[in-house]
Amino acid sequence: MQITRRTLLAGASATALALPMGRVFAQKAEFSYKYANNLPVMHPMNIRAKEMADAIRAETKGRVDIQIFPNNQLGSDTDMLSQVRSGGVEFFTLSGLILSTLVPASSISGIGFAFPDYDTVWKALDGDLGAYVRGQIAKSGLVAMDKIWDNGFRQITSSTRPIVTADDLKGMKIRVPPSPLWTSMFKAFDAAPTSINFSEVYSALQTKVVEGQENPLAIISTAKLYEVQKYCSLTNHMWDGFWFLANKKAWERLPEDLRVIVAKHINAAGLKERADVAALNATVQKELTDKGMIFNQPKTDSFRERMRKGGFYAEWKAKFGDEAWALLERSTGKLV
Ligand code: X2X
Repeated sequence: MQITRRTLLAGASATALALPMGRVFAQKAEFSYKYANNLPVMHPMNIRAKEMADAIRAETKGRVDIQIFPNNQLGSDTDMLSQVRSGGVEFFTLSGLILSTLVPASSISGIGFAFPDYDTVWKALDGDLGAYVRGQIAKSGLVAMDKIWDNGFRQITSSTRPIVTADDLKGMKIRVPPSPLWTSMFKAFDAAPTSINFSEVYSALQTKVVEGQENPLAIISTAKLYEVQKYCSLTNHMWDGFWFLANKKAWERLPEDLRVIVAKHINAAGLKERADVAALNATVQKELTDKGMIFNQPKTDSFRERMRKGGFYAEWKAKFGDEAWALLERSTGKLV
């Protein structure tokens, strides 16, 4: 038989039917946990999470079974945050900026133009700054795994105009995720930011409730935002990552030996996801151009200037406090 992509896929789905995910092991799992997230199934987060769940099932001999609910299937980020707090879901990945509605310190990694590159990001988040934030998260009844997953450096898209300097953002109706830091930053640019959960972003752009939004290229591609946006300005205005969170009681219910296995695979999947996202963000521009997006590379001086003059850095330094700010600046250099 000649093996084509078609027969391969047919074979794969037949196997999937015979052995539904998670039912490969004869006995019922001792720990059946749910992991919810807001990203499309084709995003590296979900691809690596599936491998991770398979590896956990295999190494625990079926005792731990993690079912993945991608793409806001269980609700918006705001809904899923309540669910992981109550134990309705056991695991959830959330941007540190959105988590700041519960744990104020966790948005510090999203300060505008703080990180020049990925090396600086991982040095800080795998180092003292990350440890500090995880310590704060622990006080809230959630547990954060050691390795933060990548979302990426964020870029601004719009259906109306390219953003070349900060002036172009003036009055722009732009969607930002629900987080005080995001709103504050786009107010500093004189834009008109509206907080909208990611679950509503595509339709908000399609119906022109807002003109623009900002996200890393990997999301603009996998969530098909290029269908409803024309311009993409490579502002790299902030870095964003997802803390892999566990409900504390559910986490502690796992015996120590299982906890070690589960954490090992979650953190390993996170490192792979980081590499995938960086690769996607570096290569997907061509695909998006072919789909009709128009890119430009703005100079970022006017944006930084606006934030400095408007008191953005001073205001957030005061909110986070000297200890946290010093940890941030240890990696990034002086910001204020
Ligand atoms: O809501 C967004 O824009 C997203 C998908 O980037 C986050 O989860 C912060």
